[in-house]
Amino acid sequence: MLKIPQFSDDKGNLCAIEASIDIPFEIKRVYYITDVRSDTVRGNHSHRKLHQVLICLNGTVRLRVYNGTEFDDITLSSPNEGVYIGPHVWREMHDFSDQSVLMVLASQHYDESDYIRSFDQYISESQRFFAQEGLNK
Ligand code: T46
Repeated sequence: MLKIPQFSDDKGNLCAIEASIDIPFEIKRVYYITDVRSDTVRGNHSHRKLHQVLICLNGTVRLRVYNGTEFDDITLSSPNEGVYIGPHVWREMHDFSDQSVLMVLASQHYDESDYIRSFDQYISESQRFFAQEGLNK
């Protein structure tokens, strides 16, 4: 989890993200997801190289991540906190609340070949990846 600096006063809240200071990679792309029905599940993939930070700017979004060993469930509900997701982490986003806005900061331009969209493929690739990195999963 990352804390985003927030400045609050009687005018409201302002959150500021300083690239390379608050985010552990160079930001090359920003996208945001809106108008998602509450029964929709998005994600269901992993990335080979991409690093990302997810920030829920409005409303609530639930996130389920799997690092090859264990699942973790995270609720994103505050514009001053983000979750960092590195390569070879499976992710699903679900239970989008009404009016929710999920913003994502990404380390690379969009590249479909970086996606692993099959869970079986993810399991075999991630085991090789973690073994190469010296992380015995
Ligand atoms: C991720 C999660 C958190 C683009 O053309 N450019 C882009 O930068 C992105 C992110 C997507 N697209 C196109 C590709 C698809 O035709 O937008 C469409 C929806 O993408 P996708 O189904 O991959 O969306 P999600 O919500 O399942 O996943 C997205 C990101 O793709 C992914 O990298 O980690 O959000």
